[in-house]
Amino acid sequence: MKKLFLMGRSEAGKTSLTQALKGEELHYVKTQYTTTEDNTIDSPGEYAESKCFSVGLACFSFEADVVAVVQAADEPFSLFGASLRSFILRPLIGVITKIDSPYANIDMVKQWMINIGCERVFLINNATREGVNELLEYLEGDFPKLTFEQAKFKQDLGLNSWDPLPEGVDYPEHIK
Ligand SMILES: Nc1nc2c(ncn2[C@@H]2O[C@H](COP(=O)(O)OP(=O)(O)OP(=O)(O)O)[C@@H](O)[C@H]2O)c(=O)[nH]1
Ligand SMILES: [Mg+2]
Repeated sequence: MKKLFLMGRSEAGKTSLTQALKGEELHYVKTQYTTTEDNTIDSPGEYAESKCFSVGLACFSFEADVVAVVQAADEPFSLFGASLRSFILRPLIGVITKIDSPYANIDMVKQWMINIGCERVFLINNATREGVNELLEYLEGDFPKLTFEQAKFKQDLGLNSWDPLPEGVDYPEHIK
């Protein structure tokens, strides 16, 4: 299973998402710190809300296989901009939580996520687990492990390390 890193403002529903992914009932726990032992790396929303701490998010992201921007469907503005893509060197996805909120504006939040550069957007209600299976399906399995030489080869082709090689292109024999 791919290791997922969650970032987003406080109350976005990151910890609830970790509970929904594990099939647990929601129980409120304020996130005070970040640990990487679990399959999901949860972060306190304050990291995303403060210029001083936000650089920490880049550091945590390097421990993960996939990075998720988590935004509730009823958030009034986005904390993230397209420049995010320059320091998140992992596949970036968006998770919209609280799709059940009476103030939800899913289309707007989805557009923010597309603007940030999220390659997939998942719609989730943590309370009913609606949409959770789609995310679990995406997280199933691992990305193939690359050697340093293979990663450099992909970089020379202008590819991200997680992008598939184009059709008809293969690693040279000596780095296979
Ligand atoms: N209705 C509804 N409520 C949700 C949903 N997801 C989370 N909540 C509620 O929103 C509140 C905040 O959720 P958390 O998961 O603690 O938020 P967080 O992003 O971890 O917040 P920090 O730990 O402060 O960064 C809790 O009371 C949750 O029960 C959802 O999909 N729908
Ligand atoms: Mg939390």
